[in-house]
Amino acid sequence: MTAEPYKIKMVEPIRLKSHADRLRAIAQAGYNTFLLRSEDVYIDLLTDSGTNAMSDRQWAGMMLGDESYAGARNFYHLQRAVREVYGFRHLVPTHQGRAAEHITSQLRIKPGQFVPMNMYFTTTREHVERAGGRFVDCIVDSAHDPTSDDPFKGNVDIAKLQRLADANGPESIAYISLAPAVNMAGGQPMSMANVEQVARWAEPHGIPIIFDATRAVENAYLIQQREPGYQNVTVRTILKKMMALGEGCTMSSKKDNLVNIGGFLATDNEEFFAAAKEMVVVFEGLHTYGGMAGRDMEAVARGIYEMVDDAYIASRVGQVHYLGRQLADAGVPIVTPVGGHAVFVDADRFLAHLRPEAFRAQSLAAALYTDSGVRAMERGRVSAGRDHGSGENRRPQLETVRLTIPRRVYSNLHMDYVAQSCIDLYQDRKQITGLRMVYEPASLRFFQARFEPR
Ligand code: PLI
Repeated sequence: MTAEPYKIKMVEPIRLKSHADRLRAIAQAGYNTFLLRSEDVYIDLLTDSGTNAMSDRQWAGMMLGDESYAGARNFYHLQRAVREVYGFRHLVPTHQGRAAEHITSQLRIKPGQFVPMNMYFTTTREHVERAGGRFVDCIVDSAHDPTSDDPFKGNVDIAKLQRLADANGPESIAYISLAPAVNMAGGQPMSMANVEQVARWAEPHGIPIIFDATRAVENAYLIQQREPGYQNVTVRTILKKMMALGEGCTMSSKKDNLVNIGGFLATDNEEFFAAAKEMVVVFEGLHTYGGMAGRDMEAVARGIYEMVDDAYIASRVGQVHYLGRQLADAGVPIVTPVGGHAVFVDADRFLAHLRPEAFRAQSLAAALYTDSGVRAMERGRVSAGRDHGSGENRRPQLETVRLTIPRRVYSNLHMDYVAQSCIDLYQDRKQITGLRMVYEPASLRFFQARFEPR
């Protein structure tokens, strides 16, 4: 057994508010955990995005920010880190991941084209659709089954890709978007064998692969743990081998890269790079900072080297599994196997006494906060939103609450508290009565929607 490969030298106090205060806070927030104030939260598992604790080396790097408008030295440090660790030659910094998605979608999708993915992510699909593209879910069926024990639920089903190409012609496919450690499926990994298979399928059709590399390191670690032949290969080597199968990536640095803000687009495609550089100056900033301060680029550059340290990533994913094991052992229904960044509670089984129209996952997230001050996130039908064409509510098969673990932030005692809170709530689940949506934004509704108790 080993403990965390770091020690703590700065702390931020947190406080558990009273039950009455929590009841008031969640009502004021319209029963949407996104609308809570963080000071009303005890343990914040809303997201692992931008919530990381940076290292002393990263903070030291922040003091070395070169805030020149053009050609800051930190840009070149970041470019070197991306080249060495991800393997892509060209870098376009952006303020965060969705900005890289915006640029990629606008430049690479002709209206009417398809973008097959291994399960949607909210912002990714939004940008594909805003560019006139059509998202197609090509993930293996097991990903939609919370109880399947498939170790690689993030894999692409090649038959689904083939059917899309047969029906519409391969030229109708703009690119294949591959998200390692698929967020909405539960942080589920793709196997290296599967990525290789997708690349072999795509190449003769001339269809590029563009990764959403947001959590590719967590995926690389799960390959090392689960895929035969990789036990003795470093996470850094696995990551680079996987990225070499694509033409580029979009990245939300707020996850794997261990920072609080940032992102980038990286590619080996010269034409794409030239066009992206033209576009980034319109929407983000000059192509050597793209919406980031010099100090932030330095923190990302340093985070990139830290994230591929095998001891770090084993500890990070190990903590997620530590929480998952406690819930599973107590019979709380969760999505299995546990993935890389979060434990996903299966709200359909947890709140089987409620009708699906009562927003089981939204209700569970609100109840968990009220009960224990733990903030989680709905990842189910509210997040899935409506079909842009028909206006109908989408009906994802997974109705989950995500307990998302920030990197290097909480101890396992915090995880014990979260586990006990979920277990207690599970015993008392019949007291949860469901919600009704009373305000619904037109896009990405989960961020700002409001609800009332039924
Ligand atoms: O939040 P951004 O704009 O830096 O990144 C968008 C984004 C892209 N891809 C994936 C797989 C994500 O998970 C992602 C953001 N995720 C958030 C905010 C989350 O809470 O999961």
